[in-house]
Amino acid sequence: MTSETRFNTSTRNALSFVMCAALWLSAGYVVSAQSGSKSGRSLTDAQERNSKVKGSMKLPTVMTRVATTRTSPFEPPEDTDHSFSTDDAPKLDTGCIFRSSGPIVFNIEIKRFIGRLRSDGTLADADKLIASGALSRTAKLIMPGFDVDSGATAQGVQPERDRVSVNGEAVGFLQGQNNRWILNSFEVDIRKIKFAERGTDGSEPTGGVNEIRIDIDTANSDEAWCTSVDWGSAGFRALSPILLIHGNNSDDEFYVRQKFTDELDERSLAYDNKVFGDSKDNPTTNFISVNANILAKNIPKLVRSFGAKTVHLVAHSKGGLDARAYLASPALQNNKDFKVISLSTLSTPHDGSVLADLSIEREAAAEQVGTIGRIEYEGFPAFTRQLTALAQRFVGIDNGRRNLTTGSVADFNGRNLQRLGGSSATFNTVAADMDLNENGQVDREPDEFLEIRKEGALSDNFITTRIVDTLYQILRTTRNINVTYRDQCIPLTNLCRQIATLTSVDNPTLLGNDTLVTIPSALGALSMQSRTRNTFTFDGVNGRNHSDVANRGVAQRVLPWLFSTDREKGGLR
Ligand SMILES: [Ca+2]
Ligand SMILES: [Ca+2]
Ligand SMILES: [Ca+2]
Ligand SMILES: [Ca+2]
Repeated sequence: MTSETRFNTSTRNALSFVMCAALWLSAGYVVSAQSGSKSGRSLTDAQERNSKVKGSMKLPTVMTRVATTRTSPFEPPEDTDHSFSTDDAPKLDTGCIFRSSGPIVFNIEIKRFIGRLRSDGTLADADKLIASGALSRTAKLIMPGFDVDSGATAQGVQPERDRVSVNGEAVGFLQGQNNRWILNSFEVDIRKIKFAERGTDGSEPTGGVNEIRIDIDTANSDEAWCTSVDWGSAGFRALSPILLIHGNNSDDEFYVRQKFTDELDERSLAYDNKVFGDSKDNPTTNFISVNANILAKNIPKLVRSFGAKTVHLVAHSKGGLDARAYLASPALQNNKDFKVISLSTLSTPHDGSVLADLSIEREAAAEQVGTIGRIEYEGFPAFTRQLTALAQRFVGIDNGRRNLTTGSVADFNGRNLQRLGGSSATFNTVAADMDLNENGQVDREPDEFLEIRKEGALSDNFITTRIVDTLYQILRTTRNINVTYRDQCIPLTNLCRQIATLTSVDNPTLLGNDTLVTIPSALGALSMQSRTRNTFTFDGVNGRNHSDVANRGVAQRVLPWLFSTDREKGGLR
């Protein structure tokens, strides 16, 4: 015998000793419970109790209460945002109790906001939520019951019938065996479950309190049977809430005006469009980094107010870059409270916009040539010169747009894409072309830019159409812009002025666009495309402009992506 086999043998002996001891211990419980059985008939728990009083029987309480409230061999599921348990209550872990010490009553608090509540705390729109697949039809109530003699055959006595009710409605009877802990499970109509009120100002939701009641031994007039419950847990499936992030120079009501929220309301989904907290009177424009910090401050509060652990983001235009910066931020990666499981961008310039390039290049050129100089345009649409001059004079260049040049976004992508790999989010993109009748220009008939006029409070006239079409044509044709300078002097004098020439370097193919973002940029051809799970381009008769790319039809296209991701890593799993 080698020393190794000797070692193994002694280890095995030691193990078998431990196991025998364990078996002996657990057998001890069973023996105490079955000792009353004679001629194939059970004694009732009451008969056993009476025998115990005479000194010959043991009361079938199994385990003594230790530091925890674990009296059964079953652990409750860990609490999530769609599973809640109660382990500790005056009527739990009691040892076997009879009807006269009952009923067993305890509460399960559901700390999750799903939607509007009725006055009794149940969901007002449960049917809509179930129909849209955002909520399970039932909640599963599970609990370990002890010594449920539901199959007992004691003489002249009905078997143990312990009726379980949730919020006053019976859902069934406990099932079990003499002196054993058995895990019971009940499917409870979700419409009977009380859910949480949404928390205010970033606080957690106020939980819906569900009363679980077990009426002991309901089938006999004289009490015959006892039972005990260790814990109860209620679980369901629910779609994670959706946060809507607006774009540059916009406000929180954008998704309402464009009717993206109509689809969410129709399905009664939980969402919040006040992520930045901007009113219509105070639209914001910020650098990406500034907005990422605002998101890092506001999103955790919003998620907490839903009682959710997972959340979906939908972002329009530059909001998608703000969201990407946030997803790549250390602030979020250190967050253990929740996960962003999807980001769906609507016409986000993932590769920048050449219109921003044009604004910035024109601004730089104007500074360079001064007031006596001149700016010329080569290869741009006819109206470009007037348009850029007007834009400079009346709109200026806001901070947001400075971050949207192709160069600026390329730098951003260089920093962002790798860090984005640490995010748990699934990425989806929506791109759009606004040319509904596919004639290569922006038209008033059919009206291809009604929503843009409304968003920008633009008048409806020939000039407006011309401006929007010029933007469309620039994006359609220009890949990037070359700037050259030359001096122009009056002959035989020293009087010179500088002339800047902005030249369009054309795209190899004409690009569909929505007036601000091209299809390839919205898809992230140079950046996000390889990381994107779902994508859709609205074009032709289904075309969209930069505003109605957030309309109801788009919501209908995007929502199935969120449901699919949620079944994988959200509250629908
Ligand atoms: Ca029993
Ligand atoms: Ca019993
Ligand atoms: Ca317990
Ligand atoms: Ca057209």
